Amino acid sequence: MNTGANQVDAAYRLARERYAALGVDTERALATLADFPVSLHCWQGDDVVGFEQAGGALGGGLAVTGNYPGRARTPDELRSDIDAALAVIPGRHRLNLHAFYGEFGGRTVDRDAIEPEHFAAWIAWARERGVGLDFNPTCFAHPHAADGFTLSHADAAVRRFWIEHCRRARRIGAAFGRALGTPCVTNVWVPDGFKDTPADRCGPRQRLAESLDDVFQESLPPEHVLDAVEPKLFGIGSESCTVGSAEFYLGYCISRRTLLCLDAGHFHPTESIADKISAVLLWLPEILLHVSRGVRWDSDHVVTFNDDLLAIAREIVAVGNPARVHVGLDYFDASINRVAAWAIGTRNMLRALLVALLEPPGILLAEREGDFTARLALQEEARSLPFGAVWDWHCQVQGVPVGDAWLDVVRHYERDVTSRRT
Ligand code: RNT
Ligand code: ZN
Repeated sequence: MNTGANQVDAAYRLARERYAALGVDTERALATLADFPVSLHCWQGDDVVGFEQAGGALGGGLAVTGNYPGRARTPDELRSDIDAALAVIPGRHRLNLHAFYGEFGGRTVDRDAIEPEHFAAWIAWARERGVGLDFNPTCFAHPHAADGFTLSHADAAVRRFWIEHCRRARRIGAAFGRALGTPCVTNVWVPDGFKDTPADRCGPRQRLAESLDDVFQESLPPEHVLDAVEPKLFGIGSESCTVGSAEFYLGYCISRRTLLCLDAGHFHPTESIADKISAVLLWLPEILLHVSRGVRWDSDHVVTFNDDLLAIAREIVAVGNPARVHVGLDYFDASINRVAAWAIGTRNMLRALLVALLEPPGILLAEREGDFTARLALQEEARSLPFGAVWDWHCQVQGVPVGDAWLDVVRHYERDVTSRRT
């Protein structure tokens, strides 16, 4: 259904007054939202397959389920699909690439030989659109990661291979940052862990710390590249011990001044990363978020507009300085239209940020006055404030479809493009 422009207008004017009465400036909230970049993860578009010649099994405890038709098989297809998603998302955003999405011209280029030139087409694409790039070394889906260990491997030769890969990834990140004039957040996640109870948890952790120090040894300008590392609770095949656990990386980040990446699916299911944001930002200048949705485990479902997401968004806003929290998405659903999966998750992230930016100041005031009754009452009343009207207005002003009209746009693209891929 198409919502008429006049209707959107009228609804927004009423909403603006309603919020103004509560001391909320909707225009200011929208100006902040319009400038807030979300990093779209390229791997939603092709089920985390990448473009290497010898594309191996995913591994690393990651699992993509579903066989919806239309997976992007080439860099051009992936770029075209990302364009299709960006066309229905308000604002200007970023793209998060993995190392195995390089363009190797039909040659076999192993991970320890990747160069910025393999990403020239991505840089050109990003520059044309004014989009920033983020990056990740790919320490899985490779024969040297087949036994589940990479940077903490017992074999020094295997460690050296992955150290070289990660070093090159940082240089590629720096090349992105230099070319595009915006720092590239380069995030190291390794799958290393034990399926069953290890006899030695110390050794692998010491090796991981040493390998990371080797990776980060080369000093690169922070205006080009920002280093992040990502802990995890467990993965498929590493249920008993993850070498790079939360405590391991929190300590590492604080002592080495790298960014910590908090992935919403990487903690015990009753833990929320929302509560961790303010805690870790006391000790670290900046963090990276991987916004995801675990269902019973780190299942990487499409991000929905639920309480977890709202809590994350409100904590991001509460930090008061958006530059300290880099927001990326991390999920992979192959059971639905992949362009729609990006659109749904990113629009939800932005909508949740909008709700956070529109939070009535009376809630905080009540808490400061020790009136927890009023705080709860106002929090619950705020849930039904007309943020939808503000969101629709934002979409209209930003020139993207209002309401569910974006789905028709994606359906057209599916009919004309993705459904023709065999
Ligand atoms: C894995 C981590 C990691 C990956 C991507 C593909 O559990 O979340 O961030 O999902 O790098
Ligand atoms: Zn992640």
